[in-house]
Amino acid sequence: MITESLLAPGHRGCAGCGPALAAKFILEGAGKNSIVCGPTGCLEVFTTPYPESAWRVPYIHSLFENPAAVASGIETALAARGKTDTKVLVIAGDGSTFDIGIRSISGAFERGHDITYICYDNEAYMNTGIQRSGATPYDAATTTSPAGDVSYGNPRPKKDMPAILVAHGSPYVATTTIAYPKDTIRKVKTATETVGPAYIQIHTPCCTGWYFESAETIELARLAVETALYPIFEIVNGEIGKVRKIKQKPVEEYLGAQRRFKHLFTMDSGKDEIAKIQAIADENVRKYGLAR
Ligand SMILES: Cc1ncc(C[n+]2csc(CCOP(=O)(O)OP(=O)(O)O)c2C)c(N)n1
Ligand SMILES: [Mg+2]
Repeated sequence: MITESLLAPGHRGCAGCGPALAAKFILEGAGKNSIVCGPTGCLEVFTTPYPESAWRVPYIHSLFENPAAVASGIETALAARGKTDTKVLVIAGDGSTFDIGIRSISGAFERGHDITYICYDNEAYMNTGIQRSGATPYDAATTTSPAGDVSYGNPRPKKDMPAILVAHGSPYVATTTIAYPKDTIRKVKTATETVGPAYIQIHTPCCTGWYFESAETIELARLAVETALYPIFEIVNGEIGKVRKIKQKPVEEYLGAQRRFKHLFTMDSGKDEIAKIQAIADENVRKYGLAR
């Protein structure tokens, strides 16, 4: 039970907002002696409307493209003052992480800063109106990848961001989801206690951008894991460690619960597309050894 959250209530997130829950769990895992750096995005916008702030730890707003560079500077300044016990975190959206801020992440991880970079992954640029990002899954409809007569939605598979950070030599890379708060809290604690640059990616459903009822956020997050479309794993020093085993459900259960995939159930060739998405899930089961 989280009794005294380091994220104050009364912020302006949507009812049922996945990222708001993620922030609460992240702060529980990181603890009070933390400094958070956040780029532009929904979480920053709804928690820091000037002159208010929902953060009960120091929070610094960076540009969309450079939170990892700002966190690097904070970590270096703290180290120069001998304050190595303060945790330095980035909490950034997928648009910032997968696309626009990727080179500042690459630089920070290459330099080996002792930071924890956390991506809350709602699978599109939500704050500016649901545009596709490198994290948008295959065939999801967004405002820049609309489904229609000549399109099934997003034509590209989701970018494998954890693998990119493993390739940088990160000692700790993990995925998690708001459906499993204990898992999230434990992984954030592990990441912040790991020396060197750690990366966590948290699946955070967005009822506004994926078009589902706000009471179903947790259920959708759980279905993403149970269908193997969002594998939950840890990669420690380059080796796959603990994974969340599943009794796999068909992908239709997850896709059918959100309007961003509705076209797959109404278009003539939607069945073939769903089969391709099932193949993505099956490959995740094989690759990460998810079968129970
Ligand atoms: C360099 C730059 N490009 C574009 C923008 C406009 N912008 C602000 S927030 C945002 C979307 C953020 O997407 P994401 O990082 O996924 O966070 P989310 O809003 O989905 O939580 C964009 C495109 C910006 N602020 N700076
Ligand atoms: Mg996003």
